[in-house]
Amino acid sequence: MTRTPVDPTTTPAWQALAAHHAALSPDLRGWFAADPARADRFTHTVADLHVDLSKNLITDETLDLLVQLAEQVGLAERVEAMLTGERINITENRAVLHTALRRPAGATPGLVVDGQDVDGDVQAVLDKVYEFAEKVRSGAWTGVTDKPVATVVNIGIGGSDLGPVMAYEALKPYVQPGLEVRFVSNIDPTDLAETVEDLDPTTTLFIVASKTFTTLETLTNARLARAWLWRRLVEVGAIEDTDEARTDAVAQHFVAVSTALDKVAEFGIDPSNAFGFWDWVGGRYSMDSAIGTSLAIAIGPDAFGQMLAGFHAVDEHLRSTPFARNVPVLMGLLNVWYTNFFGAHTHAVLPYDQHLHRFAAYLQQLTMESNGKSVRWDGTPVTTQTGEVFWGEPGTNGQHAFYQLIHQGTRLIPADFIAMAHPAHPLVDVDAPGRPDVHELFLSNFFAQTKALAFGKTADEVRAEGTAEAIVPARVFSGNRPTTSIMGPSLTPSVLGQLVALYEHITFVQGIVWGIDSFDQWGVELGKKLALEIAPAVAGDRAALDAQDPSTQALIRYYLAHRRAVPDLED
Ligand code: G6Q
Repeated sequence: MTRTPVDPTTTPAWQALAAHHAALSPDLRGWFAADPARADRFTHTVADLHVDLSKNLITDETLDLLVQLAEQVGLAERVEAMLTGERINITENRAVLHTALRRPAGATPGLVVDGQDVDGDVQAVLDKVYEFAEKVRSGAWTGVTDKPVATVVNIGIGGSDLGPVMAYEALKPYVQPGLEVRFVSNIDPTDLAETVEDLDPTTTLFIVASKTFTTLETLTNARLARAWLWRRLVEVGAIEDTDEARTDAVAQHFVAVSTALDKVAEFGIDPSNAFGFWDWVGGRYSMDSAIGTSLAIAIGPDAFGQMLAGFHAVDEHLRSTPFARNVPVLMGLLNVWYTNFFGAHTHAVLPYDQHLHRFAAYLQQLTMESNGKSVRWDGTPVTTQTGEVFWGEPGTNGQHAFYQLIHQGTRLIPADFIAMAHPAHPLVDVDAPGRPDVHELFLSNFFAQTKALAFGKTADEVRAEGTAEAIVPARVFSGNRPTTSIMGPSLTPSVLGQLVALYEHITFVQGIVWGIDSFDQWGVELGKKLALEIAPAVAGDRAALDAQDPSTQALIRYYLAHRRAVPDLED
């Protein structure tokens, strides 16, 4: 494995792409009219997903050149390095093996890294998570009054929260009736307070999910939750107010997920009630590790296993499909095309599926924490723009809000549209004349939007509708606004796994082209450290306050003046 990233801008493919871009006049109307096979040729399949790239600003030559770029930056070698456990997370000196989390049991040859049986380790934890999930689901796991669990509260943040929340929301139809999972992440105590407010402490199970078990937000919320549990259990007469009773309550109402089992024990959680993982799983790549324990409880081991199989199918596609048909590779390269050659700054992800309402929030972390970097993995500056801003909302809500800018604004905003053929609900609008199937109406919007964005509406078409001349320009749509359409059969656990793995690998491909380490997050670490340093100042410590810069001092003084009366701090 080479330690020096290839500078993509120096490759022959990059130069050729620049010339190609300069000469290209995007014309989706003309391109489709001249080439009826365009849709077929630019549509590919990855596992159960049907991915139509034809409404992108590309020709055959564009894709050829992008594939050459992937070859010239050594993408194939990097994919293999990741999958075989090389330490490609250079700045943290770690392997990057989230793909090992979803390898099927008994896969041959087995994955051994640095003498460690990775497959065996993964399977052992998965078995433990599944056994626990079954106990909770069957009612065999009980609280201090022998009642089964009704509500699981997952306490975590960032990678230990966003993936599980997104997946729980996505797979709601698969959740066992009578079981609910809630998620607490924010250190703003309102989050925990409102989450537990109406809960019965005797039927509540907390999962403290933290890779490091040092994260301020999570540990603070875990302590608050423990205090709430003790107080409420005493209030409802479930336990005596004694140290022994409190210790027992933690054992029955708290479990943990972490790589730091010693710290779990310090918190008072029995390590036998803790589920481990490894430093080679990045936080934002961890929803299919034990971090997904809350999800495994909610949907059960079978469905969780199907989700892992979905992830794995896309991993195999990445590994073995030629780049010209490799969906994550092509989608990653398209993002590079728009970011670096068209100057696009953002990328919209628009799921036409209410169950995916947290998907964009999840993707924001995955993509922006991974590729929001200014230096390459060898410490040298990047040579071109990196990481786009990812954002989105479920359709059709967005249509009535920000789509205006995507359709008629001055900026180019590449967008991914996602929809499922089958809805997860049986609703039929029997009162709607001639159109009882609401899902069809919903999907009509999905199809209409990408069509409008691609083909627009000319001035002549607007005039032909009888529009007054003065208003014609405002009603013209330029078209040539690029979109990718992703369709699946229905949002099953497997399809969700496929979607997530697809975006994980798109992110990886972009990172490799740009030469950056997509698996560290030093930008997050600074904030964590500074908050701890500033905390004494906020608590009123004069020396700590004086040590701050003038703006920060003034802000803290504002807070102190309003929240606390500390007269000796007045100037
Ligand atoms: C993800 C990041 C970050 C992390 C959180 C929570 O890739 O590392 O979002 O997941 O800071 O960290 P812990 O799981 O260690 O509490």
